[in-house]
Amino acid sequence: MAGAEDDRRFSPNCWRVRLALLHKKLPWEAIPWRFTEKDAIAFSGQGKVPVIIDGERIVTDSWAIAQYLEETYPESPSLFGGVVGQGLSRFVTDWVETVLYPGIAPLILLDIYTHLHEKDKKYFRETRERAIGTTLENISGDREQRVITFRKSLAPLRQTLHYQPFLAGQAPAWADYVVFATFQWARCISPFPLLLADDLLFSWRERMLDAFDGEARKAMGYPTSE
Ligand SMILES: N[C@@H](CCC(=O)N[C@@H](CS)C(=O)NCC(=O)O)C(=O)O
Repeated sequence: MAGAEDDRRFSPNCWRVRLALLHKKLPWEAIPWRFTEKDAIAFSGQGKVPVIIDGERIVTDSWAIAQYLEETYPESPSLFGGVVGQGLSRFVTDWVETVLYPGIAPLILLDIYTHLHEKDKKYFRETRERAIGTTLENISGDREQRVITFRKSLAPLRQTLHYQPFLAGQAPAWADYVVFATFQWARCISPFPLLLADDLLFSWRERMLDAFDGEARKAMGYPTSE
């Protein structure tokens, strides 16, 4: 998912998959795609990214892709750490989708819009305003207030990071990627500071930005400093 520039890759669901591929040490080629280029992914039978093509296989949906990679490449480092870990990883994914993603979206929706390619802007505004029931300007207008409540909602993450350096334990795995991808989405497209520098989560995000030789930090986006 690219913005105005080909190198501005901001989709949170694609970042999940990119980090999963790095974790699995699998090589890939990423093809830039935009909201209105539905024809380019019609072969997948749906209209959203990520889509992966692995030989004869086409897999869509970030969670389905993670499971596919885990099953197909069992000799590569595990994303979940076994059956119990997979169950807990599903829980973290659902927490991201029901709490974290809806918490961040209103803070950055207008910034997403301004960073899109011209050909995507009308589609994005129409679909998102229909979904949120107000304008992009309205939803992002009170973000200085809204971010305070958002930061409080991150307490479960903060509490876990008191015990261990990563959400998955001593090293990052799917639970970290699915949470981090949501922060990376924001960083790639918005200068708005989501985290304060003295927050444990701020340091965790820095560790994640440095993972895999700084793959996420090297991506086009805004600095994480306040
Ligand atoms: N459940 C899917 C959601 C995929 C999704 O919503 N992708 C967004 C980008 S992050 C998209 O392609 N949106 C296209 C659109 O809204 O038209 C997953 O986890 O991959």
